[in-house]
Amino acid sequence: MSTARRRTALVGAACALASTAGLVASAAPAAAAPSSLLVTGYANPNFSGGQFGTTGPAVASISGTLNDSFSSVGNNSAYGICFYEHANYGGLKFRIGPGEWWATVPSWIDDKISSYAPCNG
Ligand SMILES: [Ca+2]
Repeated sequence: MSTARRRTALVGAACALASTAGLVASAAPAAAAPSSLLVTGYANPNFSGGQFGTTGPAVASISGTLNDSFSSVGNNSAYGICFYEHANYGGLKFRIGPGEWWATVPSWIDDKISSYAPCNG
């Protein structure tokens, strides 16, 4: 949890810097940066390895090799996001708050996530 909070603080600082830069270079169009992804999962801890991300907040079935592979996750959305063990939001559920980035997911759901969606609890 403390790691996630530190990461959130770092993201917040980066956003503040980006906002400042945006004011300076306001003529440039907004680029499609990784931060345009609302939810991101990574095959390895510390946001490394294969990456799966979506510009929407929900995926009923994670496709390809990243299924059953997430070991770190990020949430750029304004919602709590729940990650589920099975496709179609079934099985074990792991929730992270708005703006939270977890450098590791709990061991009980590591390499098991198959879907995710906004949730309150
Ligand atoms: Ca799974």
